[in-house]
Amino acid sequence: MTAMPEPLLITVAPTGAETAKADCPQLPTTPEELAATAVACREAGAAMIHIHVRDHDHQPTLDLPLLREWVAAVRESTDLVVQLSTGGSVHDPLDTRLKVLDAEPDSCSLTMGTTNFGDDVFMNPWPFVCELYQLSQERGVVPEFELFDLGQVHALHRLLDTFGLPAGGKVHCDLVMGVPGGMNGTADALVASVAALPAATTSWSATGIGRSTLAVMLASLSKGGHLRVGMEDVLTISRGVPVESNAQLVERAVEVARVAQRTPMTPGEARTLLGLDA
Ligand code: KMH
Ligand code: ZN
Repeated sequence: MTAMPEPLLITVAPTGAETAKADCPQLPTTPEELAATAVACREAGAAMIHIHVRDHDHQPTLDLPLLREWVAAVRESTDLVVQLSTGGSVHDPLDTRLKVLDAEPDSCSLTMGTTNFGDDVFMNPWPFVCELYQLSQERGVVPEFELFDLGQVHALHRLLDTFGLPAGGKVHCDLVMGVPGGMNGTADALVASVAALPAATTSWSATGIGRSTLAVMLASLSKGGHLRVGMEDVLTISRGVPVESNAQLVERAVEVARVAQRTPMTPGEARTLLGLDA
């Protein structure tokens, strides 16, 4: 008898910090647009949302009252697991990024090292990684370890060896692949990264930026991983065809997963997976 395939965690990353509203009017950049996106993505099969907040001019911000407003907008409209980005934009200072936890999300992203990010540098010095991790442990916020390259996978071993397990006792990783400056968005890179994950890892997802999105999705499903999708990571549904909505990307992930006999998990199941019901 073969084991039942594990239910699939789908995380939607609907906004990001890199795309301008003027270039992509369908990008959710207000609390109202985020709430509508959250509802549509929940209906389509997402269980967690990775949030980057925009200000009233649609610019990326880590302003605490706005973070709280966006978190509330999602919580009032859905039961999605709420993850706030602590990565922000490449321009956000480290001390401001630490304050993201004051908005009391369920989960926070935690990138395991500094990465060249296109023409910019996404700064994550080791002392900052340690401080953010310890803060997440103190506050009971479950981190999602963002891994942009293989070296960051090894940095995660060091972090867990030094400071122990996250709040909730589970270790959830997300391979962010295909960023110019990070690892390639290929099946080979995914297999190498998964093989190097710490033994304490309890779940992992993957996302491929831009044109690597489908290759990474298929590789993740075939290795038993979970998926992150959304307009933070990809803006075309096929070559030259703009994404209409985040829900469209979730629907495509559900359809591909159906072929792999993976059924989307509910937010309640995601809470168990992530240690949020501990
Ligand atoms: N916007 C990138 C510089 C995260 O959310 O933690 C960082 C990022 C990672 O998106
Ligand atoms: Zn992000």
